[in-house]
Amino acid sequence: MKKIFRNLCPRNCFSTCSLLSYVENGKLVRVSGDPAHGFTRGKLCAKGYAYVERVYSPQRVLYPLRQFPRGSGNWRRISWDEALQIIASKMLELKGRYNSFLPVCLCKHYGNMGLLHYAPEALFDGLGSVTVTEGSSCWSAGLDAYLYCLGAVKKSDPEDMVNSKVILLWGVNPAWTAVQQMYFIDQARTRGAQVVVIDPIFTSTAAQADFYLQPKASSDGALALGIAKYIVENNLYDQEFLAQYVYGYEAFFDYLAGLSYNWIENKTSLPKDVIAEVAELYAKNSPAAIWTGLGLQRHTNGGQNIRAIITLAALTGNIGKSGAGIYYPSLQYLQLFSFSTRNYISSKKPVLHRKINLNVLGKELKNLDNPPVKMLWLTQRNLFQDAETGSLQRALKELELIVQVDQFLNRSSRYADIFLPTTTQFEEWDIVPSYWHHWVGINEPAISPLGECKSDLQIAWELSRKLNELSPGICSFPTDGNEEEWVAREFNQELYNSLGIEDYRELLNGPRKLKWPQVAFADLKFNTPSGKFEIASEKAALEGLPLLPVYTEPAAAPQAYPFRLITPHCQVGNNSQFLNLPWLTWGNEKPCLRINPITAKRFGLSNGDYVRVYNQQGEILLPVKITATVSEDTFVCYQGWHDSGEHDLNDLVNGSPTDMGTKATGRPAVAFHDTFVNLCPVKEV
Ligand SMILES: Nc1nc2c(c(=O)[nH]1)N[C@H]1C(S)=C(S)[C@@H](COP(=O)(O)OP(=O)(O)OC[C@H]3O[C@@H](n4cnc5c(=O)[nH]c(N)nc54)[C@H](O)[C@@H]3O)O[C@H]1N2
Ligand SMILES: Nc1nc2c(c(=O)[nH]1)N[C@H]1C(S)=C(S)[C@@H](COP(=O)(O)OP(=O)(O)OC[C@H]3O[C@@H](n4cnc5c(=O)[nH]c(N)nc54)[C@H](O)[C@@H]3O)O[C@H]1N2
Ligand code: SF4
Ligand SMILES: [Mo]
Repeated sequence: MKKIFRNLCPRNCFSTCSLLSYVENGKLVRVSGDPAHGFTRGKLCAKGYAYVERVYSPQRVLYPLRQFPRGSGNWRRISWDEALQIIASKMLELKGRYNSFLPVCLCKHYGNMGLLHYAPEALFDGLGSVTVTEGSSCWSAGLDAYLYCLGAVKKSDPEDMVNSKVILLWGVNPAWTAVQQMYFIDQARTRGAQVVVIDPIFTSTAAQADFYLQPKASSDGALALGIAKYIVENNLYDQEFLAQYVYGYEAFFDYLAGLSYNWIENKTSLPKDVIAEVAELYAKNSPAAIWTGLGLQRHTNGGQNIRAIITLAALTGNIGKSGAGIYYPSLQYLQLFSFSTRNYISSKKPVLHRKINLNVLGKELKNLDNPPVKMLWLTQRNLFQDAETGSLQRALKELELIVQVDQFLNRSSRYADIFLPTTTQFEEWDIVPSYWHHWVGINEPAISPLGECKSDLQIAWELSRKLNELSPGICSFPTDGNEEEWVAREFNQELYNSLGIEDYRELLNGPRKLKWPQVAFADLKFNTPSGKFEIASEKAALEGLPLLPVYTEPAAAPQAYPFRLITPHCQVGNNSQFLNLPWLTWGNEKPCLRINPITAKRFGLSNGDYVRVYNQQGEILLPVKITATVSEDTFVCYQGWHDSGEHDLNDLVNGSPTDMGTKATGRPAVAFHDTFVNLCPVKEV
C-alpha cells in the first residue's frame, strides 16, 4: 500500500521545510519537498532528501543500551524497563542522599526544534527544583543587539526580499545554511537587485554575489561605522526619518565625525573607495535590505558590531517598508504557539531551578557544590558542539550517571552510561515553528517507530511513570498520554485565526501562511523606551554596554598563535547531524584546514599535506586545502563533526563569551570565531 504523509524538518535551520513522505508497506521510501509550502516550494536541501537514509541507517540505535565501563564502547542492549529502573533509582537515591533533586541536571539544546520536544523541561519541572542548563551557543549576541535597537526581534516576511533593490548579506552564508532563501534573493536579482556579500571567507554565497568585501573578521563594527560616516558626510541620510523615528542620532553623528578613513582601513583592511561604493549603493537604492548572519556575531564584540550594522537602516530609513528591513532569526514565533508542552507544569505552579551556563558546562559542573551535580540527562544536544571541551571531558568523568537520549551514538556517547533511542519526525506527532518564514505546518507520523524507539515526550511519560512507581507522587508530569492531543493543545484561537483554519487537522492538507504583516515595523513604532529606533540605548548603558554603537576592539591574536581559526557551519551537515551518512558525505571532502596560498608557501605545504593545528587548549591533525578564499592570517575549518575519535575541532575552539546575549537567552553565546592557533607541518600521519 502506498501513502503520502506530511512531515516537517525539525532541524535548527532557517527553512523548517515541509516534507512529503512516501510510504510503501509501512516503509519510508522517499522524501520530497511539499509544493503547498510557499516558502520552501517543493524543494529541499540535500539533507532533506537524505532522510530515508538517516531513518534506516545501520548506525541508528533502535534499542536502549548500557555502556560498561563508560568510554569502553562496550554497549549492551537492555530493556526499557531496566534502563528506566536504573535511571529512576539513581535519581531517587540522589534525592535521598542530598535531600533534593539538584544533583540531577538537564542539558538540552537544539537537536530538534519541535514543540513536543520541550517534554524534557516539563518532566523535570514535575520533580521540583533540579539543575538545568541555560543559554544558547547560537544566536544570543545578535538577539540582544536587535532588542537594544528595536525593542523586539521581528523582521519582515523573508519572501519580501524579492522587492529589495540592494541586499547586504553580512556574515551569513545562505547558499549553504539557508538554501531556500536563495530563491528569493535570486528573484530580487532577476528584477535588477544588487547583492553584496561581506565575509572574511569568499563563500559559495559570495561567488553568486555582485560585490564581495573581505573585511578582517570581527571588524564589522568599524566597517559599518565607515559606511555610516560616508552616508552622513555626503548627505545620503534621511533627515526626516531620523528626526521622527530615531533616538540618539545626534551623538552618533558626533562620534562618526571623530573617525578617520585611515583608522577604518586599519581596522577592516578596506580602503575608503570600497566603503564609499557600498555606502552609495545602500543609501541611494532604496529599498535596501540587510541580513545580519549568525557567523558575524560569534565574536567578543559581535553584538556591538550588529548594532552598528543595523543602525545603517535607521540612517537611511530602510525599515518599515517593503523591500527594506533588517533580517535576523526572529522571536515572533514565541508569542504564536501556546507552548503547552513546555509549560505543562510551570503554567500551574512556577518552578525555580538552579540554572547553569550551557556554554561553559565543564567549568559549571566542576564549581558547583552544595549539592554537586551527579547525574546528567543529555537530550537534543551533542556536548562536543561546545567550545573548550577539555574541562568538559574532565567534569563528565566525575559524574555518577549520564543518560543520553539521541538517535545515533556520537562523541558525547563515550561519556554516557545509558543510551535511550528516540524516534525521528517520521515516527511521531509534532509541530515545528519557524524562526524565519511565516508558514505553519504539522508533522504526522508516517511510519511506526523503528525498533523500540520512543519520542522524547513518550520517554518523559515513562520516566515519570517509573519514578512514581518507585516513589508515589514524586513527579507531577503525566505518566501517559496521546501525542496528537498534545499537538492540539499547542494551538489557540488566535493562531487558528491567523492561519484561517478552525482545526489543526486542516494542516494535514497542507501548510498555511500566517496572516502576519509582510512588512515589520510598518507603523514605525518600536518597542524601545523611547518608542523610536534607538541608536543610543540607555538600556544598554545601564547594562554595562556602550550607549552608542561605537567600535569595541576585537580579541587579539596572542604572539604564539598568530592565525585566526574560523569554524562556520558546513554544507552537508546540520551542526553535528547527518555527517555520518554516506549519501551526503560521498564525494564531499572530509574536514580540512583551508589556508591561503601565501601561508602554504611559507610553511612549505602542498594540498593534502597534514598539519598539526594547535593552541593552548589542544591540538588536532588535519590535511590542508590551499585556497585563495581565505586571507593570509586566517584558517578555516567547517564545524560539525559527528564523531571524530579522540580529538575534535572544538577542542581548540575558544569558549569566551560574546559581549551580549543575556537579555534574550539568559547567558551570552560563544565567541567561537575568536580562536587563535598556530600550525606545524607533519611529515607522517
Ligand atoms: N548546511 C547547514 N545549514 C545550517 C546549519 C548547518 O550546520 N549546516 N546550521 C544552522 C544553524 S544552527 C545556524 S546558527 C545557521 C548559521 O548560518 P549562518 O548565519 O550562515 O552562520 P555561519 O555559517 O555560522 O557563518 C556565516 C558566515 O559568517 C562568517 N563570519 C565569521 N566571522 C565573521 C565576521 O567577523 N564578520 C563577517 N562579516 N562574517 C563573519 C563566516 O565566515 C561564514 O561564512 O545555519 C543553520 N543552517
Ligand atoms: N566551532 C563551532 N562550534 C559551534 C558553532 C560554530 O559555528 N562553530 N555553532 C554553534 C551553534 S550555532 C549551534 S546551534 C550548536 C549546535 O549544537 P547542538 O544543538 O548540540 O547540535 P546538534 O549537532 O544538532 O546536536 C544535537 C543532537 O540532537 C540529536 N537529536 C536529533 N533529533 C533528536 C530528537 O528528536 N530527540 C533527541 N533527544 N535528540 C535528537 C542529534 O542526533 C544530535 O546528536 O553548535 C554550536 N557549535
Ligand atoms: S535542513 Fe533545513 S533546508 Fe534542509 S530539509 Fe531541513 S529545514 Fe529544509
Ligand atoms: Mo545555531
